[in-house]
Amino acid sequence: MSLEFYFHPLSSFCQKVLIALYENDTPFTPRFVDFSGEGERADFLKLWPIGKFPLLRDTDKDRTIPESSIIIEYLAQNYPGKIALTPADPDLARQTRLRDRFYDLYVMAPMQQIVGDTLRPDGQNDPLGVRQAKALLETAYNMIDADMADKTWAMGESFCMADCAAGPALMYANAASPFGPGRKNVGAYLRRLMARPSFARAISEAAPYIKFFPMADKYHALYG
Ligand SMILES: N[C@@H](CCC(=O)N[C@@H](CS)C(=O)NCC(=O)O)C(=O)O
Repeated sequence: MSLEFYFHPLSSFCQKVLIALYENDTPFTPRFVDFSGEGERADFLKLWPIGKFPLLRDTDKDRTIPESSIIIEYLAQNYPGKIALTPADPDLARQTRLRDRFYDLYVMAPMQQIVGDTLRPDGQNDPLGVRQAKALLETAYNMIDADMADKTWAMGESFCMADCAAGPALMYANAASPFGPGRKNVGAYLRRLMARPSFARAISEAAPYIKFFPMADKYHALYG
């Protein structure tokens, strides 16, 4: 196998795939995405014109795989490891995908909107968009808190793709718009995720870059 993984350690969607790679000790060559030079960005756009990372290149099969969930499914199908992150049973696989979509669309996306707003030039902020993103997070937090009342991981006792999505999504979302003390289950779930060796490794590899996270002060206040 010859896998090249294009990523940045700080990126939530990249951490999601790193968790999957580390869970199964999948060997890969890291390709650090750095768009500070126009040449690097242009080279990346040749691989994936949408310009978003993570991205996986399977050089043996000459395949380029974008999108975090699709990368995790590709790894599961082509390079399975000891942990099946997408269950073989079709009904359980569908439920896993629903939870994975939930974390991407209703936790990662509003978190990115709130964080991204802090980077906008003066006078071009979107207060209504931020309020709507925070309201969406509140709804998502309440749903997760109820869902996680009696489970260890998103699908029960087996760690899965949805947990890979949940870890970075909840960690950064809690900094952008805190869960608050009332939501014990979502807080406990995040603590379990952050203690999981695969995610703990991704977090420690991101530590040198946290100063570039626009809400670094809030991040450090929560997680040290
Ligand atoms: N749907 C994509 C989202 C990826 C994404 O939003 N990546 C961010 C980093 S976390 C990115 O590429 N940002 C750079 C940009 O938008 O220019 C996935 O699941 O991989």
